[in-house]
Amino acid sequence: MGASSLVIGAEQSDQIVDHNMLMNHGGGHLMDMDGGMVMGMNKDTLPPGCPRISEEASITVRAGHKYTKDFPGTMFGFDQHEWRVKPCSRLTVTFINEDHIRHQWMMHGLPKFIYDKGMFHLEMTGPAKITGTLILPSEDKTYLVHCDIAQHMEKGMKGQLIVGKGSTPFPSIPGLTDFAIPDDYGPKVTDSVKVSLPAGGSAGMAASANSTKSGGSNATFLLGLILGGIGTPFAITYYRRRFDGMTQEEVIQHLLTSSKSIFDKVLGLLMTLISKVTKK
Ligand SMILES: [Cu+2]
Repeated sequence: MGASSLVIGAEQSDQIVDHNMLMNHGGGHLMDMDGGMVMGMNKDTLPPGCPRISEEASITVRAGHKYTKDFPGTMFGFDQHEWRVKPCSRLTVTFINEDHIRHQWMMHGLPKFIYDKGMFHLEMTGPAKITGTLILPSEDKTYLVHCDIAQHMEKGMKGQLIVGKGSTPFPSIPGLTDFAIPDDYGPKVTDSVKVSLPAGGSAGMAASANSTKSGGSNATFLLGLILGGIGTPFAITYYRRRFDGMTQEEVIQHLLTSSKSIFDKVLGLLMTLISKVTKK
């Protein structure tokens, strides 16, 4: 009995509340007492270059954590990330927030003399639904759409609305475009050298390694010298044993496939050596 009423309660709490009784505060800004908000509502004002409405368009956008499952590393999501409309079209956006937190569908880059701050914006705390309308300008342009609540865009709540042929696409839109700055977790040779050094190291090695900040080429040259000096006798012995009995072709094939891992091993050896020398 108690359990079943809990389940019913949970179902009710996920029901979408329609925010359709908004107060008009003027200038296309509508709000209700529950935090539902539309900014930039415009059903009538034609942007310059639009003699008439070219098309009545409507889209429904859903927002929720569940829409992130196809995009590793994201936390907040829209169910679609790109929308296409004609220039001068009148677009009605129905935004359904399925999470129990606040979300937005916010467009930027509209002409500021029609849209305050160049924005069209739908917002509410979910689960909830809200609808707004705007008329798009006559230019081919791609507009950023996002949720501006802290970290929601960075964690996946990002899309683009393409008017006509569009313009430059935006980076890091889930499933559509690459990151502007790709993640890089690769090893940094200069960093590991710096970390292993004592503060203000007086050894010649330390001084040279420290110089990677200002003169990277000096340190690289030094590394090359050490690598050559230490590595060559070892390498000669190693390969003499290793290639004993192999044909010339087999040797070349082997070198091509294993050169990368050998380079990594030698570099690792060198790093260990440097840290031992400078730790005294
Ligand atoms: Cu959000």
